[in-house]
Amino acid sequence: MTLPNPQGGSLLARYLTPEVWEQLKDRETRYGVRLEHVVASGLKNPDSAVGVYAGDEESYTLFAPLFDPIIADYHGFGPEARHESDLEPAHLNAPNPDPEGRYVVSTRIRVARNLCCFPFGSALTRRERRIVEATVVRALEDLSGELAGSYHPLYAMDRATRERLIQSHFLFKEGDRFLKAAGLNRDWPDARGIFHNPDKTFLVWVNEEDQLRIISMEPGANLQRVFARLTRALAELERRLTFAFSERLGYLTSCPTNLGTAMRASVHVRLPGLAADEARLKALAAKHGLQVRGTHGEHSQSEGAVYDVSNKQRLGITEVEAVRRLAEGVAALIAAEQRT
Ligand code: ADP
Ligand code: CIR
Repeated sequence: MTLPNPQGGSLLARYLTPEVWEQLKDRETRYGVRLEHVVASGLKNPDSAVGVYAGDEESYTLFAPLFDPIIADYHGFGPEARHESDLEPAHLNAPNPDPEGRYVVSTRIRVARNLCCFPFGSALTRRERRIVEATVVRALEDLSGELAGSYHPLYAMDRATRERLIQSHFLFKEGDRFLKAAGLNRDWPDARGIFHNPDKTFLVWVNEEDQLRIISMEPGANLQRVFARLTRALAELERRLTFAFSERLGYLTSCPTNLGTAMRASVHVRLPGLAADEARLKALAAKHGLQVRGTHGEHSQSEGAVYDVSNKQRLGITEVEAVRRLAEGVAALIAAEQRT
């Protein structure tokens, strides 16, 4: 492949220099992941924010001259840094930022995980993806109490049910062009699905961008309770599954923005006053290390002045600290809203 010229303002365009291309272009991981696979999404989608996906654990070391500057830029995490995890709810001090329930519609905390000893989604074969699904579902069906639920494979779900679950924020969207270009949508909908408890407060997406997206969510702003539920689920799943993990980068994920905690803790918050100036809202959120997305997640618009506000940094920060900062930042946004 000849030297590509990535367009746009993505991190790929910033860091894929001719020197990096020359250095990495003939390398191949043991699962056959090559540089052209890693950069495919960003080349195809010039409006990418990041533009790269790892095909397996080894991608992060073999293609480090490309990943490391992207990771440093996004997370502020240098080559010498070490990631530390803290999933102990007793360490969390995150008071409800909206005790009267006037602004925060709902809270959701998700983490991404991939199974050790398989490639990630963009490099899985159809057969391997089915093995991943069966392995994950076996572990999930063993859960009890509040975490007990059932698995719903996507192929067996009718369109209306799928649409309803997507609209109510429980299920991943379909046909994401960034994931498609990375090879993450191959064989769709085979071996994809969703597990959830009857209340839909604990959910697991199987074989979307990552092999597992483990989600705790509920109406309101009780971050403490949402976090505690998630950590209980993680402890149970860690006993049944082995996840891809690195001493340096923490939990390993398809997209380098999710490394480390692999956690995105978010609230859906209604901010009609601040909505009048979205640039100012985003700048205010950024001051608190928070990212603003639309009502239907990444690459969507806000509806009814409801914004998805979440931690931007996921690597080089503990889970506990990321949730604490979310509580603090959301309280500040609500205070600013009250002044409008
Ligand atoms: P991810 O959370 O995996 O990074 P998305 O940004 O696509 O991916 O969000 C996935 C879904 O979760 C979307 O439907 C989004 O609206 C929903 N969501 C995110 N945060 C919340 C929240 N606090 N309350 C309800 N739904 C949420
Ligand atoms: C992109 O590069 O825009 C997509 N591949 C998604 C990147 C991760 N999301 C994010 O930073 N908000």
